[in-house]
Amino acid sequence: MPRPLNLIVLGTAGAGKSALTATFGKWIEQNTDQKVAYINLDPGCDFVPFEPDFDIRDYFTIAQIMRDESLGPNGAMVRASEMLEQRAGEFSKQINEIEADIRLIDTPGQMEVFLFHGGPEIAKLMEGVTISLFLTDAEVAAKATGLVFTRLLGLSIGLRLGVPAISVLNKIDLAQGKLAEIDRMLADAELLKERVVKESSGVMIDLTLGLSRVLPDLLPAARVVKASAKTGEGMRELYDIVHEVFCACGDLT
Ligand SMILES: Nc1nc2c(ncn2[C@@H]2O[C@H](COP(=O)(O)OP(=O)(O)OP(=O)(O)O)[C@@H](O)[C@H]2O)c(=O)[nH]1
Ligand SMILES: [Mg+2]
Repeated sequence: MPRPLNLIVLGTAGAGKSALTATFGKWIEQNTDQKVAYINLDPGCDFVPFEPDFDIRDYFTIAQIMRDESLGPNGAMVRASEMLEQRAGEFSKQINEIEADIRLIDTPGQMEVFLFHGGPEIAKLMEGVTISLFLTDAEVAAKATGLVFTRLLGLSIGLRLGVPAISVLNKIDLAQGKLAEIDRMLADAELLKERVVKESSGVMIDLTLGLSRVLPDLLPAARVVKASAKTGEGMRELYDIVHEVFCACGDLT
């Protein structure tokens, strides 16, 4: 990969962002010749399962903001995101100076706060090609409406950050019996539509029918990866899809 690639790892609280950052980074180091850098943008965590090359906690932490400004955890996270936004130029400069082929960027559990403030600014200032990985529990996607919800959220994240988003259904080790059904729904738009209608009721049927008509165009199935940060399953597939999206972005820039 000729230019640095930034992978912003986002996802719902506890979806496994930090675990996947560590597992995917290790996989890349062991299976390719790419040099990986680890960036922690979560000021609220006590522990990260990788050694950060850049750590936002060197500048501020949620515990410290709570103390200094008499705020609760969510108020402090909003404040931290504003600080991230205000100092995005300084932080992104430091991150851009880290020599690496791939920068894995772990983000806070309060995803919406990061997406409102700080996240878009950082994404804009990163040098190279930037892609986001959007993690949710695979379990959620076992229901058709859950799958649609997950994929729409991924699409919104891409829109907000201004970069392509790859959906990662993490923790597949906990959803083994449901993976075949997820695959069927991903591969067959008609089946997904049927299932969505079956799960919806009342006025929601019109909405879900409308959505299921546009989804296949908006969300190509190839952008979904099933993975486990715990067992390491799906890392090769994730790498291949990242590479594909990276090459497509490269052609456009
Ligand atoms: N079984 C299983 N557990 C996982 C997997 N990935 C993460 N976990 C567990 O899920 C919990 C949360 O993982 P984290 O990596 O801290 O998740 P996170 O998204 O970074 O969490 P926040 O930053 O607090 O939002 C931990 O107990 C992990 O060990 C997985 O693929 N399978
Ligand atoms: Mg985390």
